[in-house]
Amino acid sequence: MRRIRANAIAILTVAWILGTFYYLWQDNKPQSSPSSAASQTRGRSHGQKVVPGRLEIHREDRTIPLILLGSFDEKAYLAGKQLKPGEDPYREHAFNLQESDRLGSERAIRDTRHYRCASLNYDTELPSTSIIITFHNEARSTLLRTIKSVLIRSPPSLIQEIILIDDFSSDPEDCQLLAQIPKVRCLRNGRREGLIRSRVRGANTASASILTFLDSHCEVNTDWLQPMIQRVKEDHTRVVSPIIDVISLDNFAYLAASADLRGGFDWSLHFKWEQIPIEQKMARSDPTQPIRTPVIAGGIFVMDKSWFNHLGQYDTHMDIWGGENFELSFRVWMCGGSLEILPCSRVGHVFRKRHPYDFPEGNALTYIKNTRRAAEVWMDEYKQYYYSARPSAQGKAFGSIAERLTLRRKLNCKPFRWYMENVYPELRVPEQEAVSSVLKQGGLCLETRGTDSLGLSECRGIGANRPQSQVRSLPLEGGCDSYTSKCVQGPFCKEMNYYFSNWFFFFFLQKWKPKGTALQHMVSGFCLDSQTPPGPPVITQCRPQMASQSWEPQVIT
Ligand code: UD2
Ligand code: MN
Repeated sequence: MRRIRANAIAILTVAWILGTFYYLWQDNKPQSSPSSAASQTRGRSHGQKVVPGRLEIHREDRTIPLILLGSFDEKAYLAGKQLKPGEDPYREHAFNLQESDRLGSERAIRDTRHYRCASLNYDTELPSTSIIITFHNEARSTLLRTIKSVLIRSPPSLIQEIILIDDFSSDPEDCQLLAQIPKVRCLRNGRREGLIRSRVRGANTASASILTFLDSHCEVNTDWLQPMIQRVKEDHTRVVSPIIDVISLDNFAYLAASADLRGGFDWSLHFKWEQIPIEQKMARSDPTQPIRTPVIAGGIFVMDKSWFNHLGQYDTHMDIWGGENFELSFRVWMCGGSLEILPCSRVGHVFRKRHPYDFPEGNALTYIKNTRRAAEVWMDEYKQYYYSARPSAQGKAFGSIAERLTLRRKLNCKPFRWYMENVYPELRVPEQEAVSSVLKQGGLCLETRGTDSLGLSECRGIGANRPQSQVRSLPLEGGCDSYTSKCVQGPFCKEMNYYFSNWFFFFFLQKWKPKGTALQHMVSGFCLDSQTPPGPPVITQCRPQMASQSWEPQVIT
């Protein structure tokens, strides 16, 4: 009998111990997504009450009070602006507002990183950052979700502050009310400035040593910040971006973006995502490694504040939207920094098909002004490809670029050719035919005369009004005039034409290549010479220092 009782006590003790262990294990079991809806409800069923106005973090199945939302009344804020019955949910923001409002201010999203990212370690002591978010008439639900995702999914010690720049939205309260949330500051522009000047304003008041820029309709994902701050801490000249996941503009589903993409562009300065070049892809054994990128998309990146200032912030003569990402990207690469995308950092963004806001000067003119400024300051002779790809840019106003040229000189930045050769060799240079430039010496332009000769005369005309007779040129591949098929007068010219009178050889004979500032005729090895005293161009022995052999391509604008 005693034995039976002793056994029962032992069994009960073991059961109690096992039960306790099971309970603790359940409580500590990691969730597939730390912020998942499941974990929220389970957290609450443990008896913790959800206090209104309190933001909570759901980590390891426990609801940990993180930050008081202060006096901020989230419900009232969201209710203050709602879609009216019968209203088109896409009209105001170019995304489905109804769906965004329905989601509320925080939600679970899938951790879209490669699984190996989760086991990476970051320094325990990382510098904190100022988050800068500029917006113009953003929907309240998307803006609040952006802010709350930052507060929920970042280590609190890394968030120094969240600076909102309200770019003259119709309702000042959209921003002002949010400043009741601790760490959130609100600055309002007294007039519409555009995202470029707004970001500079935000950066100028930032108190942290690292700047983090976000669009106003994002959701940051698990551990998004640490990888970026770590890379910038290790080398302050790095400018880093996350992989930008897609938040559907229709149903707000959070979709993983491909991890094999980088930023690229075409000659009209149109941004595009493109596959990482195959050799780089083959060489990537570790999917957590950074991806070098020629340009960044522009909205979401982390940059050391002193490096941002040293490099000249942004070109503040750019208006509203567009082009600033090229200007920044060229400048970072050409002036001693680098750009990378970090696959272990993920941020969702609502990509839209149209701008939901107006451009005071018109969308097209603004984009042209901004990209023209980027091309004129940074692209050197390559800007001619920009003008050929975007002929409508010719002759359009873009303001003074003197300050930015001085900046470029002061920073001693590399030429665009270096960028082309070292950062973006995959960008193909267009064929000569597509180029609209003339060959110039002093104030004179090379021109065709009659049917088979060339001369030098005053440069005339702009854009499409350029006289057909003016000779087109390419600075890179030479080619004096294969376009009009005119021949340079000289000892070899007529003779060679006589022997190779068919078109193929004629074209071949007209091939030229640059030799310093001179143009060398590929077959003869001689150089194009305007003669001294000036006369009809001829080809003579190359003497690189001679002014009469010096030609510059002049883009017709
Ligand atoms: C992309 C970038 C964006 C910017 C732009 C080129 C991403 C995810 N987004 O366009 O950040 O680099 O390319 O310029 O890479 N805004 C203002 N004032 C204005 C206009 C816009 O504050 O006058 C705000 C707007 O509310 C938003 C941000 O600027 O928060 C970017 O504008 P967008 O979302 O319309 O640009 P997006 O994502 O098409
Ligand atoms: Mn955006």
